[in-house]
Amino acid sequence: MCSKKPGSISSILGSITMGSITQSTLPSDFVWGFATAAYQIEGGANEDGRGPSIWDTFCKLPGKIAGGGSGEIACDSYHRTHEDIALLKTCGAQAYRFSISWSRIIPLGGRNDPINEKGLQFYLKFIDDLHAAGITPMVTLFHWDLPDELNKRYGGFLNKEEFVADFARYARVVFDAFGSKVKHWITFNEPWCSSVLGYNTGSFAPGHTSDRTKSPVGDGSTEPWIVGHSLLVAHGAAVKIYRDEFKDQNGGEIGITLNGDWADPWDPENPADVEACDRKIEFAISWFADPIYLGKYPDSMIKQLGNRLPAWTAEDIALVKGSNDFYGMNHYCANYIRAKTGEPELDDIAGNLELLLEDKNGKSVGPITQSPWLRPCAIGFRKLLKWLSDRYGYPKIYVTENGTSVLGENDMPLDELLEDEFRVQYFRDYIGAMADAYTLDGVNVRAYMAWSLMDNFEWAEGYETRFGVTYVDYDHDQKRIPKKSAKSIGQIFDRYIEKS
Ligand code: GBH
Repeated sequence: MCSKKPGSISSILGSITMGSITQSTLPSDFVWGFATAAYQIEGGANEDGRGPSIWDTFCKLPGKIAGGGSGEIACDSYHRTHEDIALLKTCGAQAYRFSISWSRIIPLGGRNDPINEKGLQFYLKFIDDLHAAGITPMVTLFHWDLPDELNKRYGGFLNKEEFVADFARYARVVFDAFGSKVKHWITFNEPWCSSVLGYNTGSFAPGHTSDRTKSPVGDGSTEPWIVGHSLLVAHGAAVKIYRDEFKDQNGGEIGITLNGDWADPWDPENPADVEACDRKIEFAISWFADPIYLGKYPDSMIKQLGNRLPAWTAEDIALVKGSNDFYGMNHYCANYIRAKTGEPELDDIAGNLELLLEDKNGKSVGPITQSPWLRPCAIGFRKLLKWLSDRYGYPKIYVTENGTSVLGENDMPLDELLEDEFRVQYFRDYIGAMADAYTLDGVNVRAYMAWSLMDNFEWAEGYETRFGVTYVDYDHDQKRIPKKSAKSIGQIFDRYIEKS
């Protein structure tokens, strides 16, 4: 028999079985809006002194990006902030989560490198304009676009001392410039992606992997764990700076955003599959969340990775433990998990298990989308909210991303594309599941940012996969046309949020 300890998937599988309950609500001060990231929307890559990031460099390598695209122009938001704000207003958004391009602020990135005043001015005006439109900014310091020079200079995240010192200085510059106007800060977006996709599979910049057909450099058995450790310490260092030097006068809050999807057993009758589900979530989420909330790496990771997982010094763990004012949650879908038998491979990053889209009986986890990894399963959102709350003591949770692509969307005639009922249904189901988690499970979820305000540069998938509630016409001046989903999110929240 498998154990039913609280905070394990076995306890949740038994307790949460119902779908959306119409009586569920969200609190009257609940905040919702949309999210984007700098490299995915800004363009203006060579303008006003911006330096290149590792993504500018990675996109130039043949075969790395579907369709050969890059973020050089993207949605051209660098020149169209007024259009983006108008969109947010049309949708009725209360908040906007966007990220800052480090190499716009400090083109070379390092702690002794010059600051680019024009970069600061761009964001300062944008933040002022958001406030003037009544929209609350939520700012991510780092959404994957490391200044390229820091990668060349000392190997970026692989060099903890240098990276932490440079990130700390960048964070201080940003807090100093915008701290009086921004009350919600996110240090890192999805450190799992920077570590695993950047240093194990090599599918994201800087493309390190053990696979020599894909990259001349990289060791996927050691580098991801070193990178993850550096990111955690850099997060802790930035939080300390914020709390020591800015929080008192500005009264804001700061946290990290972690990605993680729900895990259901491939065979619920097999205890090994049920156990593997917890391990899957631990390798994806607890890798970062356990040090922050519990002061150590998960036992399952220590057991599998041994001394490839860096050891905590007293000084570093003191920075990291207790460093979240809120938990930033990016969530998209669920997977079926099947335990592997035998010893894990050296480059295994998932916990010796398979991620599958169908269960033992061939049942799909959800409908097919344009993204091979994404099949919607809204009840999994409610279950993961509960799993996280049980494990980490019911922290305040901000959902910082949630959304979907639509199968074949890029090839649809425009009128069909704009009627994105599939995406509307996704938001209905997921927001409903979140309201159930709040109302029925006591989960302390307080904000929700849909991904994304508009179609944008979808990293290795280029422009072929669209996640926006707004269509962007890349052939005609990045013209923005709201889809059906743009207007529907406000209507959905209107049903759930209690009137004060
Ligand atoms: C978010 O990550 C990102 O924060 C955002 O920038 C992005 O646009 C959005 O998702 C939509 O993709 O290729 O099979 O190895 C979501 C978490 C984790 C989802 C990695 C895709 C790749 C799986 N991502 N995952 S695979």
